[in-house]
Amino acid sequence: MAKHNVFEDMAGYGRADLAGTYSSTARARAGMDPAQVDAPLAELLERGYVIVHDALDPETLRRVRDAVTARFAHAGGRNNFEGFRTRRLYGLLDKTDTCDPILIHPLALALLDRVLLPNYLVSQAQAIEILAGEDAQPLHYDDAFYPIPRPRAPLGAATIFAIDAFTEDNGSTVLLPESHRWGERAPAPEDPRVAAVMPPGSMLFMLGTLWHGGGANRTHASRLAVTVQYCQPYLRTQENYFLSMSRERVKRASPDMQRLLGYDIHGPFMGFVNGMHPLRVLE
Ligand SMILES: O=C(O)CCC(=O)C(=O)O
Repeated sequence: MAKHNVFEDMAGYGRADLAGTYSSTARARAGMDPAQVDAPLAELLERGYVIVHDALDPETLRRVRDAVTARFAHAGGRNNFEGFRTRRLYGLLDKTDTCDPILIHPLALALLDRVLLPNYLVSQAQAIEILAGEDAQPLHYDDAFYPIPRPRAPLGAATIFAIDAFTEDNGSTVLLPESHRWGERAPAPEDPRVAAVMPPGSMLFMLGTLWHGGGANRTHASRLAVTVQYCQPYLRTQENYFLSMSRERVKRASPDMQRLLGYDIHGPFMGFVNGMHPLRVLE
């Protein structure tokens, strides 16, 4: 017997014209040929990650670099996961709008549209600068804090944009290909590992179930990246954007960014404010 969803007849919660807008990133992807998505998607589903070069133009790269390097406030992290010789800029989206093009990158959204449910959310965004001499970060997978056993479909996905070149030695993300399919097991020494070597402006996109970690930086220079994590629309996000982003800032954001920040309804009624569509609070 077909499974009946008791809520499926409840459309248009709140205001019809607003509730009807949920789920679409068509604006951001306008002009993107679906064929451009097929090859990276196939690679992503096969290996658990894909690297795409020239995802950012040089001017955006320069602006992002200037904006984030000016704002780093700490010399290092608080534990070996953050990295004692790694600078992290949390709350990135509130501190600068320079990284908005990274958050709503058309190819990232096109891939997210295919691996997560409509109305997926931004879970966190940060800049990560791995400084000279940093040790390798403990291996992990990003959606591990949701207590749902593996193997399973990813509950999230992430991008890592190379602002500096990622080389074999400077802390490139270490990836364990195909580990997104693993059950409840940790990496073993014999599991193949790949360094995400890529030129500046490249995007690494990986599923939330893929084992990975920041690499050791054995050079004398630092490695700068901007990373964004996204999650299914029914999950709690890592950063609480309703508290960390002012309404003025959200008002300035694009419709896609507003949706990612949770200013939308995940039908039929997740995310409402006082029984109505959340965009009303910005009016
Ligand atoms: O910086 C990197 O290459 C990866 C960082 C990472 O996976 C994390 O901090 O969760």
